[in-house]
Amino acid sequence: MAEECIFCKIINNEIPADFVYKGERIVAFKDINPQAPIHILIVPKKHIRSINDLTEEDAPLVAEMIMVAKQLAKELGTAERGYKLFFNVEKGGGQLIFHIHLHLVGGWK
Ligand code: DGP
Repeated sequence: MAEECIFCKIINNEIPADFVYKGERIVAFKDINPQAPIHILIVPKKHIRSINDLTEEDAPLVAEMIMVAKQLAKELGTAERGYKLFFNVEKGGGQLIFHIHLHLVGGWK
């Protein structure tokens, strides 16, 4: 856990979040500032700053994040309609929280 990391605090239940998934290595919760009817953040428990900081050993974790996103899209009813998955990377890429997370946005009519 990284001190002063909001997402580490959410993972450790120090601050609340609306969780939609809790697994051994990954959690997912609703974005506090949704950009779409469905906006979920898929977050590994391991504190990794951004995509730039991934190592080879993190590859299975990233694959699992995508599989969790796929499962959640289905459970939340947006799989057939379609959705977007994306990572913002560093400040210039729009990253605000420096604990890696995958955005799942969808649910449009
Ligand atoms: P990014 O720009 O990729 O770093 O996305 C960060 C997202 O995190 C942004 O859409 C808003 C969301 N967010 C920031 N703080 C909190 C929080 O305390 N709780 C929740 N649920 N989401 C947060």
